Amino acid sequence: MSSVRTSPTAEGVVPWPADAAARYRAEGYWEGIPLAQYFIARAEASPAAMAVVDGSTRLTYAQLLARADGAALRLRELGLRPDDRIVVQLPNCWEFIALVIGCLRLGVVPVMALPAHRDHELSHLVEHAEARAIAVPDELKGFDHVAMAHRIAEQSSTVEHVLVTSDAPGAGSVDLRQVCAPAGDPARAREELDSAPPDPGSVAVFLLSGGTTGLPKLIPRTHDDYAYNAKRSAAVCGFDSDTVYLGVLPLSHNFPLACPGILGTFIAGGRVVLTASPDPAKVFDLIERERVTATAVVPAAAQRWLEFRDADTAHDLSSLGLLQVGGARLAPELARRVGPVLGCTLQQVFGMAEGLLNYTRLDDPDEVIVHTQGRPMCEADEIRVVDESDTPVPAGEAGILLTRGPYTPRGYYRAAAHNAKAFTGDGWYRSGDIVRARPDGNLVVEGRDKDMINRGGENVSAEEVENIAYRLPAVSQAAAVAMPDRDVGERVCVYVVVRPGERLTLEELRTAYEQARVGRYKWPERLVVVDEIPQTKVGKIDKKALRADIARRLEEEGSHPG
Ligand code: J2J
Repeated sequence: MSSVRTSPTAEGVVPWPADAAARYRAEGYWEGIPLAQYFIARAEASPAAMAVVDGSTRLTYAQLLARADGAALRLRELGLRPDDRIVVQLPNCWEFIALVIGCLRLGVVPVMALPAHRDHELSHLVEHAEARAIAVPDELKGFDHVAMAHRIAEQSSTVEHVLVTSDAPGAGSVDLRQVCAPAGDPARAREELDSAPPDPGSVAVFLLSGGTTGLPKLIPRTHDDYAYNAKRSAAVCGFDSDTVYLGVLPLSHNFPLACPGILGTFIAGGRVVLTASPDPAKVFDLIERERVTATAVVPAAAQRWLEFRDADTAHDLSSLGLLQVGGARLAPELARRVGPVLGCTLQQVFGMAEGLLNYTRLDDPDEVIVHTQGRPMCEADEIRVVDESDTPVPAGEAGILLTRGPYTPRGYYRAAAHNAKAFTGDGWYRSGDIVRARPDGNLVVEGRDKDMINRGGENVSAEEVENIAYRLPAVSQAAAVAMPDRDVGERVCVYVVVRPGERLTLEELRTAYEQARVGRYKWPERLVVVDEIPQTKVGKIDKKALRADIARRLEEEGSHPG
């Protein structure tokens, strides 16, 4: 037994109130079934059906289950116990899936880090979750994840194991492929793990919030709520055993993970095909070769695919029936082109790792699909559109979206102070999104009331960017804002007032982020040095004025996207 002491996950979780929970159970949203059981049911019904295709690796449901069970037992041999946390930072690969299902089997909680995270984010996740293990690839895009994981493990009082996908894991690392080898006796492994299933009300996974303040927050998603999330999404998207889902967004994101994503595909008995590259030439090869029927992307990728397809007659995309697009605003001009150019149905998805999912439906009229971001997927989703004092705005007017529901948790993990701001007293999540609810129930995302930059679907907290800028001695004042961009929607722009006698270039500014070992998508891509940063009447930085200023500058330079 390990001597490491960590606190029980439940201590940091805000539960749904008993009456709401009872209602969600009674109305059948929460089925009381551990998440992995849905996969197991499919593996029992169709063991020889193909579950995962990753390059030349093809695993049937039975083979994937044997590997997941193998992983669960080996994690246990390593000393991990149910309720322990493991930070998972893996690219799209079959090991990610085997490990995550293995964790779900055992009740170990994966913390869904992004491949783009660096020491700054990863060490925070490890510490905040009191993780006992980290799983990483050996190298990705020229970056040494193993060295990073060991740096973090050394600093941490809880991490005991670094698991690595590699042909030759170095000394001190655990071979993740070995961990994910099939269980020696699959039937016995099954029995053993079946005899101690996790509580369906307990946390299954921790998703990450882009967060408006500082570092990413952990969103506790329970077996009950996340199973509903994936199951209902699969139904809304018409997934069945003929579905071939292409996982192209990083799988640790809620969207490709469970909306319906890979979990929804498994619940429906379909097949998952994996790739790590959104490059249209490669993706189209794969769609043709594997007869992909559905996939999910952010608007920036959709745009690249459309542009590529305009000049591409070589690929057979006839299998593709559904393209889900979400994560950031999709311009109607692009939305309109998806059907004719790619020959598939477009579905707009306005979702959040915090819960609430809005989908346009497959049989909605074109006008709805092109001009709205869909409507909540569940009758029990509660929506309120309010003004700054939480008073509902008149019907049809734009306001801030508040929500509650059976798959929208009531708080972030171990974040009481932040929760007091991010949730109302009666449990509504303040999404920070400005929406308009149309009479037909569909929502239109009009903007944002939160201090974030949405870079191609990746949310970056302005405050986090600013905190790092302040590490430079030359910086007297810093304010990060979104700069509109044709390719990724928004980029990080930082306004700086420099100290007397100092100067600052973008390169120097970016060095601060490199030194802080922060994910590259958060590095400023534009610096504006000013004498003064505009303030609101109450003395806060006037971000509205700054956004208008950068838009004006871009326009003057002839580079405004709009
Ligand atoms: C405008 N803004 C959007 C959209 C999300 C499916 C799809 C996306 C996410 C996701 C997700 C938007 N138009 N269509 O988890 O399951 C912005 C909003 C929202 C925030 C959530 C899913 N779709 N957004 O993007 O947790 O500001 O989830 O509050 O990463 O992205 O970000 P995230």
